[in-house]
Amino acid sequence: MKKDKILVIGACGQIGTELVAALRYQHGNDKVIAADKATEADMVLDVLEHQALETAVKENSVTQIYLLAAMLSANGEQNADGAWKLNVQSLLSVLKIAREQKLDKVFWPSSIAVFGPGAPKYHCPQHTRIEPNTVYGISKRAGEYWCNYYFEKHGVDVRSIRFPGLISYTAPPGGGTTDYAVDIFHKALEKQRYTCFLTEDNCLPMLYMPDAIRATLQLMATPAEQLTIRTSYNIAGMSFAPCDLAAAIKKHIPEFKISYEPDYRNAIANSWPASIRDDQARKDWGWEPQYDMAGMAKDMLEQLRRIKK
Ligand code: AKB
Repeated sequence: MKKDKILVIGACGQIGTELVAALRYQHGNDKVIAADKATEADMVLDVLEHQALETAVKENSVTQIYLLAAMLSANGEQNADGAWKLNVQSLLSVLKIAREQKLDKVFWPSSIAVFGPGAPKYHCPQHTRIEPNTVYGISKRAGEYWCNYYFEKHGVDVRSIRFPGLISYTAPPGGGTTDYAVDIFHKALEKQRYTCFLTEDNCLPMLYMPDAIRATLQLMATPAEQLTIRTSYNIAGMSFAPCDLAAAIKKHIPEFKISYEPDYRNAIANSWPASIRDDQARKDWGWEPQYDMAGMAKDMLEQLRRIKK
C-alpha cells in the first residue's frame, strides 16, 4: 500500500503550526514536511515559485498537499495585487501539480469572507447569494471555483472548508479582521485593557483552533464518495461580538476593560455574516464543534497563562 507523504505549505502560520503537529501525531514525523517562506521551516519554500514547488513535490514523493499560505482580509485591502497573487496563483500552481503528479488529495482553506453584504446576515446557508466585496473574499471565492473545476474536469481530490475567524494560543494571526479575538486575550493578561478595532456589537462567526484542526483532519479522512461539496464547506463553531467576548474574559479577569476605536476593518466585518449554517458538513462528514465561547475563553486564558509563565 502507498504510504502518505504530506507537504504543508505555510507551515509556520496560524493554522500550519498546529496542523503540522496534528498530522505528525497521526502519520509520523518523517511523513510530514513543514514548508514555509520562514527560515525556521523544515523546507524553505516560496509557494509562488512554481518550478521549485514542482521539484519539491517530485523529489519527496509527496502524495498530499495542505496549502495554507494566504494573505488575510485586512492586509488584502492594503495590497490587492499581492493578495490576489498569493491566494490564487499559489492554489493554481498546487492544483496543476496535483493533476500532473496524480496526488491523492489536496486541502485548501476558504473563508466566510466569500459572503458579501447580499448574503443572509444570520444563519447564512451553504448555498446563497455569494458576492464578496473584499479582495480576500474575491480571491477565496475564485479559489473555490478553481477547486471545483479541477475536481470536475481533472479528477483532483481537493477538499476545502470556509473557516470562520480562528482563535488560537500557539501562533499569532496576521492581517485578519477577526484577529481582535486573539489579541484581546494577550492584552487582557498583559495590561487588563484592550482597544478594539470593531464596534462592540459587530458579531462574527468564530472557531477555536482545536475544532478547526479536528474539522480539517475529519474532512480529509472522509471517503471521497461521501463529499457533495467541491467548492468549500461552511462550518460553524460559535458567534459573538466584541462585547460578548469582553464579558466572557471579565468572568476570569474582573478588572479587564475594553474600549472601542473602529477602523476600516469594521466595514469588512460588517460585510460578512454574523452566523453560519453548516448542515451539509454535519451530514456529509459528521462535523460537530466542541467549543462554545465560554469554553474557548476559559481554555485560551489557561493555556496563555501556562505559556507566559
Ligand atoms: C480574516 O479575518 O481575514 C480571516 C478570515 C475570516 O478568513 N480570519
